[in-house]
Amino acid sequence: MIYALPTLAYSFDALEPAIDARTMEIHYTKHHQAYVDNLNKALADFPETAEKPLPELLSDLERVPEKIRLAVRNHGGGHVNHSLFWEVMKPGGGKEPAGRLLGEIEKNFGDVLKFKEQFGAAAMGRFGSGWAWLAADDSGQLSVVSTANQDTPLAEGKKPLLGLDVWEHAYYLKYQNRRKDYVDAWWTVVNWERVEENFIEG
Ligand code: MN3
Repeated sequence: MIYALPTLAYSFDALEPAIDARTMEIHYTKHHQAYVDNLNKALADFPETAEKPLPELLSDLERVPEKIRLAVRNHGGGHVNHSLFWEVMKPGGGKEPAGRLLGEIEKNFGDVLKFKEQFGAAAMGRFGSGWAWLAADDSGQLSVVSTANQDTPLAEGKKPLLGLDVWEHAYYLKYQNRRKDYVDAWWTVVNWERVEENFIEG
C-alpha cells in the first residue's frame, strides 16, 4: 500500500474566515504530505506491515515491528488524523448535530452546549501539540478524548468521529497564541453530517 494525500473536497480558502487559506494550503500540502511521505518511507522495507490497514496498525502498535513502530505511530497517525480532519469540516458547515448523533450527544453529555464545553476544554487543556476528539467505543458510547502529538483514539480502542488539530501549525498564522479563538471559530465549519455518518458507520 502506497499512501497518498486524499483529495480535498473544497478549496484552500473555503473555510475562511475560521481557517485562512494560507494555513490550509501549508497544512495540507506540506504538513500532511510530510506524514504521507514519511509513512511510505517507513513501510517501504516492511511489505507485510504495509499490507495491513492503517487503522488496524494504529489500534495495536505493539504488533508493528519495533524498527518502524514510532514512525507508524507518528506519521501513520498524522495521515489518518488529518484525513479525518479535512472531512469533518466543510464550507458553510457549523449547523448543529442532528438525528441519531444528536440523541447520543444528549444522552452522553446532557446537551450540545455541554458537549462543546467539554470538547473545548480538551482542546485548550492539551499542552503542546495534539488533538481533541469526539470518539465512540465499541458499544457506541461517546466520549471526549485528547491525544498528544499524532496519537489517535484508535490506540485506546475508540473510533474517532470528530477531531480538532491543536498543533500550532493549524492556527498560528492567523491566531498566533490565541488557541481559544481558533477553537471557537472552528465550530462554524464543522461538517456534522459527516460526523454522524462516522458514528453510524460504526
Ligand atoms: Mn496538523
